[in-house]
Amino acid sequence: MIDILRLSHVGIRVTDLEKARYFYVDLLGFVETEKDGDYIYLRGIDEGQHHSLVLKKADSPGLSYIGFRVRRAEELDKAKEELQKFNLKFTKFKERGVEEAILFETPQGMPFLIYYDMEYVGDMRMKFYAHRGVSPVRLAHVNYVVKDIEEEIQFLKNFMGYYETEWFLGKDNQTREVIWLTRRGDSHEIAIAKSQKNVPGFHHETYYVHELRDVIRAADIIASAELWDSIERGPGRHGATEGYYIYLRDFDKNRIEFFTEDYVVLDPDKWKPVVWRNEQFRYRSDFWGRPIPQSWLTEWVPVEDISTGKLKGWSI
Ligand code: DHY
Repeated sequence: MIDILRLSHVGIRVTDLEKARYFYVDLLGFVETEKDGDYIYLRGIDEGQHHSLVLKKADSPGLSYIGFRVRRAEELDKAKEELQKFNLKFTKFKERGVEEAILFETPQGMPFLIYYDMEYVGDMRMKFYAHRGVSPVRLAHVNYVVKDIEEEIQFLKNFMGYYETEWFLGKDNQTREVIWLTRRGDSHEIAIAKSQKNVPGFHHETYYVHELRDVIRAADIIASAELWDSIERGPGRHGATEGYYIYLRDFDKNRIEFFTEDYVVLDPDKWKPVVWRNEQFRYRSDFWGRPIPQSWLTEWVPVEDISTGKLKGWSI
């Protein structure tokens, strides 16, 4: 197993960098670290690393990769050996602020990046004058879909040291259909849902905000910019993980969630995963029993193949 410190960043594809900048920086209030050619590097107010959200100009939406930080530099060498054992495709990689990283594909084909050191620019935590929009605090979790959820989870547990906090059971009340996992210790850093498609997909990334008012503010901001269709789901409260939420779609239909007031696993050795049975369907996704829009249930974006940079499969 390699010692992963935490989920650290995501790279997403947008077709118009200026429009994306308007959405993420001007409206939502992400801190812009830097724009460099075809990339814009963003972070939340508590994040001192160079970036946690990379917007890359591309011809269609999708996910480039999900980044994780390892606890110490030696873990990267260990990772190369282990990836070979798992028979997984990997390659050396560099990005702005990160000199040495490994890009690899999980057993279900998700592009993951691991690294130890990223340029540190300092957080904006108590620079209250600079907090704007929704005040995104930090990247909280990612949510993706794969065909064989159990194979993927075994890998996240055995290679990356994640553990389950909750799951949903399917109609048979045996098969697991959605699973939440953590390593850092908050309700989840990764959620994975089962899909029928042969290729994986990226559902959303989520930023933690400090309070419910910030979740509501997201709706107020988007509505006052007359982008009503961008508000896809919520505000609401999840059954699983307990958090208050809102989901937005950007101009390319990439999805982002703002989320607050989930729990922290204080004693991982005592934790018993919360199992949601199928008959709890009404309130396990939305605790208030509000219906989930069809688009949220059926739409996601494709992910890049690490060898070609091309998207796997289809596009929405
Ligand atoms: C759920 C989805 C999330 C999350 C927590 C819980 C459950 C659901 O809506 O089905 O994205 O962060």
